[in-house]
Amino acid sequence: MGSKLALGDGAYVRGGAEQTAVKILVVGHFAVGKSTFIGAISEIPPLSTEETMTRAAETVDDLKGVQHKTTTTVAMDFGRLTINDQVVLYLFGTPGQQRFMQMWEDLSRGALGALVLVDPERLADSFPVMDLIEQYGLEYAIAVNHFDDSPQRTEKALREAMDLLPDTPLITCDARDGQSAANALITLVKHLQERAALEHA
Ligand SMILES: Nc1nc2c(ncn2[C@@H]2O[C@H](COP(=O)(O)OP(=O)(O)OP(=O)(O)O)[C@@H](O)[C@H]2O)c(=O)[nH]1
Ligand SMILES: [Mg+2]
Repeated sequence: MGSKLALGDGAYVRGGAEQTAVKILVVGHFAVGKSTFIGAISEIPPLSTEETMTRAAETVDDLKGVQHKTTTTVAMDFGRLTINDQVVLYLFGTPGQQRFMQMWEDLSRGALGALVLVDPERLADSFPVMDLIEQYGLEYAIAVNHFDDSPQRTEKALREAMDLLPDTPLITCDARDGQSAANALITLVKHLQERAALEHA
């Protein structure tokens, strides 16, 4: 991977002779595994803003399939991943609950791209997420977080169900596994580099 990561307008980078810092958003609907993903991958102790969910939240949040979930992100997750000598990613995970979504716009400022985590059993919940990311003008890749009891679906079926453009990357990952999470981010970074190369061709 070369050091020429061409960047979109307004993207936050701390350009140095040696390393470029790139802001990446990790987004997805409620309980899809965003905090788990950043926790599994970050090379610094991840900053998280987890709060215990109250019984009242049960009536607001759809806990189907994640009844054991006791906490939720109320502001953001933050982690860091060095991709190579040239590129270091600063990862910002968004809160998933609908009522915190107004924070996404602030968190998206200066991001170069987004990794959209998707639960294959709750595809419809990902549509508003993808809409928002497109609205912010961010390039993205889809990472299907494979839960143990997820149905096996072909890439073609998933692409059709999500109505993805052919060049939108789609990768399956396990958010609990650092290597798997890293592969998903590398797929996104390669995509961002290709898009930048196209824009500057
Ligand atoms: N089996 C399995 N469980 C997972 C996986 N990823 C996350 N979980 C579990 O799913 C639950 C939700 O994970 P979180 O990482 O808190 O999800 P989140 O997207 O950050 O949630 P919010 O911030 O509340 O939107 C946790 O109990 C995780 O242990 C996965 O890949 N497989
Ligand atoms: Mg979270």
